[in-house]
Amino acid sequence: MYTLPDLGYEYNALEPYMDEQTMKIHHTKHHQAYVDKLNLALEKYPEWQNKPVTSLIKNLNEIPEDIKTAVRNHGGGHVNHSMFWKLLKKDTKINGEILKAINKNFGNFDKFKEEFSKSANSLFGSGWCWLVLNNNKLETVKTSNQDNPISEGKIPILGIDLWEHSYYLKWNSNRAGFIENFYNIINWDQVEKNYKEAMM
Ligand code: MN3
Repeated sequence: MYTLPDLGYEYNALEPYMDEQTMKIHHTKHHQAYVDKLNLALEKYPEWQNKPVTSLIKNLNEIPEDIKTAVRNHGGGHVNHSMFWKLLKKDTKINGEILKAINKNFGNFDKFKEEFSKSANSLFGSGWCWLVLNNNKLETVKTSNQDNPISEGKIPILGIDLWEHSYYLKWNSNRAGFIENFYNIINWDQVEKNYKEAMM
């Protein structure tokens, strides 16, 4: 059985950039629902229940046909949100290997930011925008719904949840404002860790 991971910080820890109520609902309702529906889908298939959820998402073509869509959506939701919570923290600075890699791949940090925001703003419908490692190069990609780049062999380093439930209480229809605001709460220490792990 999969379980909801702790946030590791308080629901109000990201104020004023991400509000307490959004964080609470997002974690205890939305993420919990992905976990519950994933467990429900796997009830008939105990052999799949004890694998790391990332391995289900990496190997979707091996999942039994009758639960493949449920695993893709809810397993993806579980993977994405488990990663997302760790990527949020106030007052961290980009540094180290990830800064060097961003400078190398995008020119400089502002150019990265411009490209990431442009990609995020151009997503149609619900989904995510990611910074991924693909063949040892950093690039930005978008995914629909709860799809994760690992299903396509790309390793996510950073991601932003662009579903309306992620911002609507505070930002209403101003998704661009939410995206610009996101740079205040990126946990660059975690991004650095993700990058180093991806490079191993
Ligand atoms: Mn979400």
